[in-house]
Amino acid sequence: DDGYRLWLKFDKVASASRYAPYAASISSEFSSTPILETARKELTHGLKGLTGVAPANLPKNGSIQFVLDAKIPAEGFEIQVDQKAKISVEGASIVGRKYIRIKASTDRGILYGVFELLRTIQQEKPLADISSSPKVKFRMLNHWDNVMGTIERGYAGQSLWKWYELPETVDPRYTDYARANASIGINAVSVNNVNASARFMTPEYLTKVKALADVFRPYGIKLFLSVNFASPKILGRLKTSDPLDPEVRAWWQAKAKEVYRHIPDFGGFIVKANSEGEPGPQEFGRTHADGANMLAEAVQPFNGIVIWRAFVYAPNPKGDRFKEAYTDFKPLDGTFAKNVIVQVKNGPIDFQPREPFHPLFGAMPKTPLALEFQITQEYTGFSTNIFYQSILFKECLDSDTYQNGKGSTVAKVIDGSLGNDQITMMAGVANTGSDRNWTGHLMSQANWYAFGRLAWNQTLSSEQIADEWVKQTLTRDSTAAKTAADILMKSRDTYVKFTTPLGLHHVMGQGIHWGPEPWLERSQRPDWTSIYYHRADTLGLGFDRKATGSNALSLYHPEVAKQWNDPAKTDLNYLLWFHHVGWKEKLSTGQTLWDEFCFRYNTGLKEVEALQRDWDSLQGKVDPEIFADVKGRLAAQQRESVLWRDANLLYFQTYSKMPISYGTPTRTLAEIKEIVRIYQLK
Ligand code: BDP
Repeated sequence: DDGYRLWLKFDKVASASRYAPYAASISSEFSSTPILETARKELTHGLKGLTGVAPANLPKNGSIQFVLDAKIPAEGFEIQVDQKAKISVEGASIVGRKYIRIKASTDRGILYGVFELLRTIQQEKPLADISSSPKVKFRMLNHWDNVMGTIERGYAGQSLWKWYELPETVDPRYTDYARANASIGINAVSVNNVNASARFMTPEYLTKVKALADVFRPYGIKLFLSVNFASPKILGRLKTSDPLDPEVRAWWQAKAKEVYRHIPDFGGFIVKANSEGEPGPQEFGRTHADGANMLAEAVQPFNGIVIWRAFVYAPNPKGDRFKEAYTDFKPLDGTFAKNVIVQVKNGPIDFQPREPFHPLFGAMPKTPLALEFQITQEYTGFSTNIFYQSILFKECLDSDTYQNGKGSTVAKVIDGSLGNDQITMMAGVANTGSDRNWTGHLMSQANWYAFGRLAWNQTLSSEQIADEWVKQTLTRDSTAAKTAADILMKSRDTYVKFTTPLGLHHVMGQGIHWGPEPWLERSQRPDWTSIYYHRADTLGLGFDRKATGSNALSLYHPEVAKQWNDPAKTDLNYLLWFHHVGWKEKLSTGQTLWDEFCFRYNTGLKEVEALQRDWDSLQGKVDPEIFADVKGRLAAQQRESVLWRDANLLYFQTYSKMPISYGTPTRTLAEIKEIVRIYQLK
């Protein structure tokens, strides 16, 4: 098994006879649409694989019936299982009245109901009534793919989109990609990098992008594009891209019209502006709202939306990057057009293995906010580390912002229920690429899966999602499945321990975000170094963000700030995010900071070895090709964990001046610095 089929294997299940009676036939009350035909095709294909019975199409009274029910929310569905009637099966014909109804108000609802049913059967779970509808409207993947086929922060090969072949050649893989997304409820995709080439707005690229939109549409997926804010200058040869300039506005309006001529149901624009060198409205003395509203006006006649990213920070050696997005965006609350949503990363810095939730959540009650996660593992081990993101996603979603009092979780901010938002969205930076198994590390498929499932329903638990994914992807043997799911469940904490324990953050290599470089002290910008964040000195370690320091804590609701204000009461996982702690200070564990620091790195290493043993125990229980591949990657993870431990303990020891109390580094600091330097040679 090369992993290509993801969680959609649909091989015959051992208890096929339990489900076979239902697989006899399909009937539908819906008039035919492309999405409905997809649903029928997927159900037929899935049932045939899972049960061995190929369903017939009947005009009515099928053993599976698509039923129209206007009361069900758009995209939602209900499954009703009639288990009362006795039944006997002869070939594909069905005697009796055993049937399943999939009810929905739209063809999309039917499609999602179909995948829910197939998911249930593939896990060999009992069929049961269920009612489900998505909590956010746009469940979106952001691809960071470039015109030349590379991917920014992609670790699974090249881009899936073969721009040079498109539009004449349409790779069937695009369809497989779309069905994988539809199977977990993803309904929106932006196909290009947020560091956007203006070329995507040209007729040349619009015809290519249109070909993708045509593939995605029957799977219920809307296409979006990232745009370069300077396009009027770059493509239109205008003198300015000032959002208040009438010519600039007219240029965008004409461009939007052109895009919609190609793709009538185009979703809208996503914009990274005035961030990391990208152009934006601030160059002209305008605000982010001025920029967003200009684009919103251009797409509004076509029901398009603008997704404006809040990932902004200016190089400021005295400031605290933690506060910058807040400083720029909070004053703009309530000034964005109705079809704008502001997209905020889960944490205030940048997709670290653990971050406190972004202080903008809970602080912009008059603006719809989208939550952006990074599924691709830029800071979480590339494609050599197991890092089950669901744990990180849930930690953020369940964080309480106190926006409207206790219980105002990030999940509620983004599902719109606190402010009655019309546009709601959860986005994830995609981890897919041209690798045969889509995600490089096979276990990273679980992150794509978990993102979709949580975007649909933020209340699902990480355990449930892990269990579902394992049973569909790796094994249904219950002991083996438990072991595999446990590996996922433990992986996040283990990774944090051997890379950035106790709230340490942003100490990765300048050019190797999978590896350590805590000594990094010079870069193009101060906030791209490591010392900016760890603030180590002979006294202690960590970034003081309370009133005595940068005061970033004051951006949170007082109830939130309270949890992190006092170092003695701060959850140790966030300690160094908010406090500069003395090396010899005793922590709640009874150990000094330094000893606890050494202890966690060393524990992280031991845990990686335990993950290796756990995986080894699955030999013979999972496919041999998958077994060998993951085993190899775990060995690489083990090697990388030693590098992280050695680098951080030896480097920070130059400040603490205390003996390493747990574990013994295998090299000197000078040797490690040299290894890391060589790793970063071009
Ligand atoms: C950072 C990445 C950079 C992205 C940026 C972003 O290193 O490549 O362009 O995020 O989100 O984490 O715009």
